[in-house]
Amino acid sequence: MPCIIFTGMKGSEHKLQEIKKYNKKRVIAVHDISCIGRCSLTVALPILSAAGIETSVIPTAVLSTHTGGFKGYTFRDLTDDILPICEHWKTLGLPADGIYTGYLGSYRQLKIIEELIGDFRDQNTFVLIDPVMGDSGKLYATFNKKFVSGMRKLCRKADMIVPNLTEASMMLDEEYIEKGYNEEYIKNILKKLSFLGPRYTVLSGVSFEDRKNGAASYDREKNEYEFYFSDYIDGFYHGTGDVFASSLLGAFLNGKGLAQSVKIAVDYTTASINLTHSFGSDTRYGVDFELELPKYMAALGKTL
Ligand code: PXL
Repeated sequence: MPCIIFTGMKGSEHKLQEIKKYNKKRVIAVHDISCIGRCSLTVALPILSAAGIETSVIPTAVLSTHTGGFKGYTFRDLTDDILPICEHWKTLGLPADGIYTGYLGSYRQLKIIEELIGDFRDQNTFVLIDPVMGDSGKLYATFNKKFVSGMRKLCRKADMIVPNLTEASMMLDEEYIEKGYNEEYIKNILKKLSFLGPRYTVLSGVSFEDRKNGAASYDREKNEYEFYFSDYIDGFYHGTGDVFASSLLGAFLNGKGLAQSVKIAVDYTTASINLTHSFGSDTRYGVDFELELPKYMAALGKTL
């Protein structure tokens, strides 16, 4: 019996030491709340939580559903709430290890988000901008060309951007090429995107072969390109860009390097899509990412 108590104490002392060493992180996540159709904040929050990251949220808009597949959705623009939220937060003096922006609710928000980044960034804050604007060569319903040029400008403030090929071609003002491109083409896109400002550029939805899909990354400081692919799963899945960007940020803030973070995010997103496909779920409701969270946490080595 005493032996059992002794072992327990050793365990809890060990845990206390681990807790003291643990580098707790906070991220400010700036996305819409789509009340139905897992994307944006309803995806970013659980994934960042699983990555052990405290997440403070700034909702940019509240929609009854996302805009990609449902008719008659409501849209409440929260542009006028963002600065007052920031003003209050400034009185709290909380540091941010990361600022993560996604779907924005209005053109006016672009300028406000730039201010927010200026207010909450210090030398240790990592800024990830996901320039959420479109997919499959088309802009989402709420955006236009003026918004694209505003987003291009906002990307100057980022340490990392995570566009898909549609968003990349729009920001570069180039034709969208769906398939049949080669490695040189993608490297060229990555390099041109990096000239917008960020050190790290990650391009999602890249495919050189029919049954493969993945991501390409570029680290401008190291002048290094990486590619990582997984199996392509038939169908169009809503919210996967948000699953990918959130899991990428979670991995990166946990000290995984760029290539490793991309691998973890591609594997996690693909596993979630695979599960959705196996369940035969209605893909308008987003992907079944929840049951894959334990594997994501294991890939991050997340246990205390
Ligand atoms: O996942 C991208 C996204 C985010 N938020 C809203 C959207 C979409 C894509 O359609 O409509 C409101």
